[in-house]
Amino acid sequence: MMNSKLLAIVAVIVVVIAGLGVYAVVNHDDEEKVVETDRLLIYGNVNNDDVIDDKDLTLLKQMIDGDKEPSALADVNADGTLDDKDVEKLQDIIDKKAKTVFYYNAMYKKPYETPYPLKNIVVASPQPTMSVMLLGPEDKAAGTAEPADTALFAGIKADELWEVNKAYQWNVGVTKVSNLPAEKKADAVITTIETYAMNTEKDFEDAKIPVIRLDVRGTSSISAALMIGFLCGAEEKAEKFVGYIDKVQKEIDSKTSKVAEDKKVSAMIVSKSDVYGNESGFTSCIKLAGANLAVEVPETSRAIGDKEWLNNVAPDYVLAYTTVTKYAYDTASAITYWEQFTGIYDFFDSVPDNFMFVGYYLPDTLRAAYLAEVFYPDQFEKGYGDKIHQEYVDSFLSALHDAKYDVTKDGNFLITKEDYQALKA
Ligand SMILES: [Ca+2]
Ligand SMILES: [Ca+2]
Repeated sequence: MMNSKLLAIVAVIVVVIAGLGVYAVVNHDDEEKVVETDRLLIYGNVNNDDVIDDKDLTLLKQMIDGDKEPSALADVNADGTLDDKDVEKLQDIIDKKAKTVFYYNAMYKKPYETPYPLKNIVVASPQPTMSVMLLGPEDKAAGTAEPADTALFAGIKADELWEVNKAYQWNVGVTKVSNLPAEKKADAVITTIETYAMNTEKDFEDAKIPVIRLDVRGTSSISAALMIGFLCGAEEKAEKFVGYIDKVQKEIDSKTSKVAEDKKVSAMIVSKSDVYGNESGFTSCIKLAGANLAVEVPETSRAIGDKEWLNNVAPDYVLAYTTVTKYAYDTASAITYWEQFTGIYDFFDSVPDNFMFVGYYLPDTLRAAYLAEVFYPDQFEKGYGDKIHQEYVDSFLSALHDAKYDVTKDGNFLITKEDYQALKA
């Protein structure tokens, strides 16, 4: 899916370039495999790895000379052709002299220009974790749709949070952002690709404040982390984070690959009214944990409705994301949510026995660490999910680390039936 998205860009560039009679049409059999998955989707990252450096420059020159096929992110100035102007702009990016760069806008599926580097940003999304992690809790800005996960901002007074809770919702008002004090004047708003996010986008366009759309769902969050890191001058931290996630995922893969095919479990992921599909990005943690999807839903989600279409579906596990798994955790909401959800899913024989809440604010691979521990107890020691999660907290979430946050005691990031019963007792 991600591969085809980038290949589509390659196709567009090739068509444009072919139209100008500069290059031959790509022969797909011989195509250089530089585009495997989405990584740092900044135009100029010619080889689609995690950084922009001299390797990209070398490759770009080879493409211009016709020795290599153009890649998806080679058109640095996004004007539809590859020439010396791209080399010049790429050199400026490498030398940190560029004032703007083009990034891949995951919502509109084409290059968008943004000031570079971003000094102050407003993050208008319900997932503040990534920006907090990469930029620091008090730096830049952060916003959230729901009440902010206050534990992420430990040590900072609420009124110093740029009125995060009050002002920054899925739909940030342009007046609020324009009226920020001079030293915090935002040069962009970063948000997700959901259509209901930032329906005020036009107002921002008029005010010349770019709205940057990043895909933060599922495995695309790796790409989003690299992009926020690059755009905001936090490259090192972003690369460290991505390196950590890659390492953990490799460890999970090596263990789950030992599970025989007939021992693999199946799972599905739901909201109160829908079953989530592949397009939501929510199902990827199931696959990352080495399990199968109990039901194939290619679209974003499918309404449960009359439930008839689920008649022959027999999931080993039913998972739900809820915000009760946030760092500022409270038991009462966990119990309430649990009862609301399990009341809906009792039509499966195995549910709610095998129902679980899985961490909403966690990177996919961390969710997978928790799930894999439950799915395959022979392969993963008890407490594996918490162990990995604690490492992540201590390495990347400074406010929590400083507050000596203990993921085994201070929160609950995978809530099972046994957990529910213990909470209720
Ligand atoms: Ca590169
Ligand atoms: Ca160009």
